[in-house]
Amino acid sequence: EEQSSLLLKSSSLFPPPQGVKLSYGTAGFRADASILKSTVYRVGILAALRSLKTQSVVGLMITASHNKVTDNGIKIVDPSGGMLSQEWEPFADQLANAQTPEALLSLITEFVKKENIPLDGVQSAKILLGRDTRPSGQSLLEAAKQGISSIFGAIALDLGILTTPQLHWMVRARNKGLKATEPAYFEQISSSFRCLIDLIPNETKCNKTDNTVVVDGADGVGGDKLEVLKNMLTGLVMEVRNFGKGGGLLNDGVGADFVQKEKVVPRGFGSDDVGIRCASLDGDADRLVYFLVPTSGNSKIDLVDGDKILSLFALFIKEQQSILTKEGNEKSNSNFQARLGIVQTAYANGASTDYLKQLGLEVISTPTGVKHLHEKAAQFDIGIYFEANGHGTILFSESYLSWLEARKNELGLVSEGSEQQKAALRLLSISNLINQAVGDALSCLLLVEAILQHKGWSIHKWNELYQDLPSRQLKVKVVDRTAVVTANAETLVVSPPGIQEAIDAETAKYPKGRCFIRPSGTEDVIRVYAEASTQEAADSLANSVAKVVD
Ligand code: NG1
Ligand code: ZN
Repeated sequence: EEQSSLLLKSSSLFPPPQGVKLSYGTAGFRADASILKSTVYRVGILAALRSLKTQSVVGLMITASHNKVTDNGIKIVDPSGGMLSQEWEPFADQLANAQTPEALLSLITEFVKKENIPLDGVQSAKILLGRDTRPSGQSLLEAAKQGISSIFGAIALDLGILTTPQLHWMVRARNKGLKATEPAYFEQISSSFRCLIDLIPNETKCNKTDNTVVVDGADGVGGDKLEVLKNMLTGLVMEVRNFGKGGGLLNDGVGADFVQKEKVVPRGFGSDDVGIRCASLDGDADRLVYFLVPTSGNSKIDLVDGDKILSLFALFIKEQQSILTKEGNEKSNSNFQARLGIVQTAYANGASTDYLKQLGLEVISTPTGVKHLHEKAAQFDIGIYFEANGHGTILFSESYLSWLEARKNELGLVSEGSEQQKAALRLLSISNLINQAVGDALSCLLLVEAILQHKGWSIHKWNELYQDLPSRQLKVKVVDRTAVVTANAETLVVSPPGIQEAIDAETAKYPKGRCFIRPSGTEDVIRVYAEASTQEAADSLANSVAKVVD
């Protein structure tokens, strides 16, 4: 009773925006920040319920990633550190769209009953809050706190400005009983980076590849965090541009999304940077791409995207795995057939998929959105997933990690300092460096840098692993994007009827043609992706399919 009146009272302070239908899309709720207060308040309630239900700490991140600075968004981090369980998404939608305090209350009451959530005030809930650098973040955070405190027993812990992956990391660490502070995060990734550098073979050490990287921080939180992290690193010189505190406008002509989609240099980069290894983060630092500034006369950058980061990681891990399992002199009864798997989406460049398969790797494809990729990757002993846009990570199974640890110790007894032991140590260091909760631009950046140094490779050499097929992405504004329904990891349109046939007919006209459409989960558009043997052909295929959709 008291709980009900508390909810009625607080929710009356947060009326929902009129005439908008909100949906918990690919990455939580996103919209213009001015209409989000009520949504954020309600997601605060939802997070408290999630924490009560799971009897674990959950997270709430306020960010709109690469979207423009006036947008914002909110998503829940599940106790594992991953995305909110998909089973709860429909309830999130209902909550966000409830029109009156009474309607909201009855939804909550019904859901609490159905899910058997202990709302007795005896059980407590804990929610970690983080936000990016958007100016709207602070007041939205207050709304989230109000939502949380309108559930009895729920406590909000404000962690201030964080990257999205930092918050995911902290939620995961908290629930494992580990230290979950920002210094602990920096310490873990910088020390595991140091281990990888220390394990570089002497041959490549003499090779002395240039160890400088210049990073575009998207004028967001990632740049600020790199400014801290870079001082903790040895063996890497990092220059950060467009860091949030520099005063530039977030995601405006900067950042990984801009660089990947437009294929041009971000603000603050120019002809002085020709030949230098450059990287770009997105607004909340969960995406990373590399690029090369074009020589004069050419306006397009050489993009080294998520697929190529994935390929570099896959190659390196496969090499370490084969060193480790090579028949040695010493006997080991522990033969662990570790399954290494690669997860991509339909947006992965076809050339990357061919390359990975040619390495002998198992490659699977899922629908867009980290939640889908992560889930699949978690089914392998080592699962590497990436979206072409630069979001991805490497997951290690618990059983594989225990085996690695034991193997490292065993090798330490019989062949301390052997190549096999080093391979085991490298794989263990990677598992500590790379974020196990979600894709993390900071940890991926350090892993790329460590691998390039290990191999003595320049960014050119890395870029030449394979050559991207020309591709084109377009978006088409439509009245109702939900009218497009897809299947087969988004590669087939099942409704409206006739569309897939039209796409097939267009695609058949182009050598190496591949094309698909899908409704965006974060914007009100249909996305068109096309690939073909030349850029003109890819452009033309995308354009003609866009007309079919329009
Ligand atoms: P949507 O808008 O559903 O295509 C975009 C990205 C996703 C993912 C989410 C979350 C593309 C084509 N899509 O989703 O990969 O990153 O945003 O930020 O890049
Ligand atoms: Zn992001």
